[in-house]
Amino acid sequence: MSTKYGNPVLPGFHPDPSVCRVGRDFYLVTSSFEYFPGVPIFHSRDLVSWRQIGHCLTRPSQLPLAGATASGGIWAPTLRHHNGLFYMTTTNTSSGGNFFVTASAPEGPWSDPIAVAQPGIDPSLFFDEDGTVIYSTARGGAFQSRIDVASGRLLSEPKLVWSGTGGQHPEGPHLYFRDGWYYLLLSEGGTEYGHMITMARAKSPWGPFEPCARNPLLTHRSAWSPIQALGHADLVETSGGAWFAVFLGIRPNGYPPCYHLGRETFLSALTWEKDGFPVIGENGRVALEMETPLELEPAVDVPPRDDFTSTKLALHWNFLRNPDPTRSSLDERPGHVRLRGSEHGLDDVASPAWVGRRQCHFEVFVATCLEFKPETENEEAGLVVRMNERHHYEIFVTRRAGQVSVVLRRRIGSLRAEVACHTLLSSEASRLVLAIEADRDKYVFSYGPSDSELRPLGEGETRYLSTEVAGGFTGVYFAMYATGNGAPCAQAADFDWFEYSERKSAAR
Ligand code: 6LW
Repeated sequence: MSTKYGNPVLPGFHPDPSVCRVGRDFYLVTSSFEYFPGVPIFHSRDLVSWRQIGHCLTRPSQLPLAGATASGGIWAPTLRHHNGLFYMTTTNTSSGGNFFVTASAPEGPWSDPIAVAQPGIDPSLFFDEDGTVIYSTARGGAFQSRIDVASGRLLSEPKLVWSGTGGQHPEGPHLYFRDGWYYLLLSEGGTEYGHMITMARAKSPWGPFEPCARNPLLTHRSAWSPIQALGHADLVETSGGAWFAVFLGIRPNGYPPCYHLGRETFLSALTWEKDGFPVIGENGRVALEMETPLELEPAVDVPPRDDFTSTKLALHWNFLRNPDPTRSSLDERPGHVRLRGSEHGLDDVASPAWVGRRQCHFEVFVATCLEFKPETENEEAGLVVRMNERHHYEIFVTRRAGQVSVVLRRRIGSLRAEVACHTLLSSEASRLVLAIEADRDKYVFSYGPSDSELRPLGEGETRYLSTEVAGGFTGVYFAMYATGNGAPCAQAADFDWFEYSERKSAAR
C-alpha cells in the first residue's frame, strides 16, 4: 500500500541534506552558511513531515562566523549515529575547515568541535563493522582516511578512492555497506542545472570502485520538469528495510529560469536492482507528487503568528553571523523582540541587529508590528527580504526631511535606491504594521495602523534576489532589523509580533 506526498519535503533554503535513522526515528541536517545558530536538525517518523528540534552549532566556540562572507561559513554537513552517539561533521569554510561535534541526544547539547586535519569539503563519516572509522571529503573526488573518532586524529594518509564519472565538481561523498558491498555515492556536475548523483561499489572501502553502468542514477539535467539541479544526496534504510534518498533540488521560475527560495530538500524512494545498484524515483526522475510505502505521520504545523511571548526565539529564527548579545532581547520588554540598532547595516559583512527566517513558500504573507522612534536620518528599523549584502529589499521607518517616514529601498548589486517614501501620520509614527505579500514573481510592500488597513508602498521582483542574479548557495530570508548605519541607534526597535502565512495556491 503506498501514500502520496508532496516534494520538496523541506521547502525553502535547506540544501545538502544528510539523514540517519535511530530506531523508528529519522533525523536530518542541512547546511547553514553565514547564519547562526548553524546546522539545523529536524526529526521525522515518515521522512515526509519534518519538525525542527534544534541546531548542532549554537555557541560561537562551535561556530565562529566573524567576517564570513555570504555563502561562506558552514557548507555541507553529514549526520550519523553510532554506539548511542550522534555525530555531525561539516566544514566551516570561513574558519577552521573540517570538524565534527557529538551529542547523546539530537536536540543537544552538542560538544565543542573536534577538528579533522583533512582537506576538502563535504565531510562524511562511515563506521565499519570492524570498528574502523572512515572520514571522507571531496577534493576532486572522494578522499578517504581512517580516523580516531575520539580525537579526530588521522590514522592514515587521505587517499583518493574514486573521482566519479567525469562530471565537474565531484562532491558530497557518502559511503554505505549493503550485502557485502561498499557503495560510494557522489554528486557531480556542480550545484546547478547539470547536477547529478552517481554511484560505484567495491568489496573494500578502499576500492577499487566499479561505477554503476546506469550512472547518473538521479539527474534532471535537460529534463522537462518544474524541479531542477538535483544533487547532493544521502541514503537511509528504514527499520522495515525500505530505502530512501534525500537530496537537494530547485524550483525555478520564469524565463530565463531563476530561483530565489534556495536549494530545497527532496525525497524519493529507491529500489535495489539485479545489477546491485539502486533505481532512485521513476528511473532517475522525481516529481512534485510521489508515493511512499511508509505510513504518513504529519508533524504539528507552526502557528502563523509569533507573539514572542517565550523567553527563547522559535527554532526557525536565525541571526546573521555571530550576533552581539547586547543588540537583541526577548525579556527587556516581554512579548516583544527588542533590537538595538548598531553601526552595522544591511550592506555590511557583519552582524547587524537582525532576526530572520527562511522564505519557504512562493505565495506567502509576512507582516510585523514595529514600535520605533528614529532620531536621525541614519536610524532605521523595519522588515527586509534578503539574499545577501548586495541583494535585498527593505521597508523601514526612519526620518526623511525631519519627518518620521516609511521608506522602500531596493539594493540590487551596485544599484541602491529608495523607491518610495511616505511621511507617517503622528498616530502611525510610533506603532506601524509593515507587510510583504509575496508571489512567484514579486514582493508587494505595504504599511498601516493594522494588518487589515494596509497601504501599498511599492514592489520588487523576485528575479533580482535570485541565485542566478545574486550568486551564492543560500535562499531568501524575511527579517526584522534595526541599524544606525554607521552609529548605534539612540532608541530600541520593538517588534510586537511577526506573521508568516502561507497563501495556499494550486501550483507548488
Ligand atoms: C556543498 C557542495 C555543494 O558543500 O555546494 O551542492 C556546497 N553541492 O556539496 C555548498 O552547498
